[in-house]
Amino acid sequence: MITALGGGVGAAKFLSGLIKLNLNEKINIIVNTADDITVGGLRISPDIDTIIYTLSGNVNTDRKWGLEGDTFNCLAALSRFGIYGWFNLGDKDLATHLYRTHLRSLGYTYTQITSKIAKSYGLDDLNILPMSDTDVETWISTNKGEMHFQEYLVKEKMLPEVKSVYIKGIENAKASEQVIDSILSANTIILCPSNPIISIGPILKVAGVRDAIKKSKAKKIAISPLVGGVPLKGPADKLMRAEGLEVSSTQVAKLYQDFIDEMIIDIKDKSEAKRIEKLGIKTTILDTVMKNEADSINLAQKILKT
Ligand code: FO1
Repeated sequence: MITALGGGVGAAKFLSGLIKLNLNEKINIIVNTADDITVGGLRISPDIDTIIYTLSGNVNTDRKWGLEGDTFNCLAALSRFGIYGWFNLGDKDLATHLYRTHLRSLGYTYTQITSKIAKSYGLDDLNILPMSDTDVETWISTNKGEMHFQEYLVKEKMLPEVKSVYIKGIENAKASEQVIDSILSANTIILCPSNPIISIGPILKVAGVRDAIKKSKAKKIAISPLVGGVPLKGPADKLMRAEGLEVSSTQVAKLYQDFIDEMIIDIKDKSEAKRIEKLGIKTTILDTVMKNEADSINLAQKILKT
């Protein structure tokens, strides 16, 4: 049994390779939900949806989020009222948010809702688990005030200066039985190449998760999301600097040092291998850039063989 922890695009890319290995073992995916946002009364879960859309082959291929071939007529109609618009919600994508919000209002948990959405996208054999069934949201304190992470990322295009990052509601977040069970029964735990501050970080902050990982007998492997000391996409460097952290795979390894057995770093960062080994963490140097599905399959194959 393999249990992966991950967030958005980087995790989805890696996982699309992992599932193609057709291993005859269960794959659990614990997904970050601190990117979640309520827009126009609809609860949107970008990382959950990105993973479900990608792994079911429906994701918009050039954006890597949202649905292929989607249209934006409803968003255009909403712009008449002037309060929507910076967060591009496609017409087909809206169905997911309507369904999630509707089931939530009927008292279903995010775990139950995610399972229903995943099944409707044909992902029956994958166990896709939200990190928590409570609402959590990453917010960024910037020189332009406090804003939701999505506002910082999408509306403000990561331009404001980041002062600090905090997660609203994380103190009430509690790992579900399914999340804890998927960690304790795994023989391999993989931290996908996701942002250590706003994707992997929140999952590790959910009560019960980190302790379960430490207790787990699994082999624990983390894939650095940095290549040549920078993220391929997204604000990991900006957020790590704002947290007073060095932007390096060594620093990422230090964030997971209390539980990981092995760190996968990119060939461009091979000079860091010695520093990470000195932390007592086995370090494997691979080409971690996934330009296509073949690269993702190749990376997953190499990591599981190590
Ligand atoms: N990313 C953008 O850059 N622009 C958008 O307008 C946008 C809308 C959006 C809607 C639904 C959804 O599930 C994801 C969306 N994303 C958009 C991606 C999202 O902001 C990030 O990719 C993830 O949150 C990062 O992990």
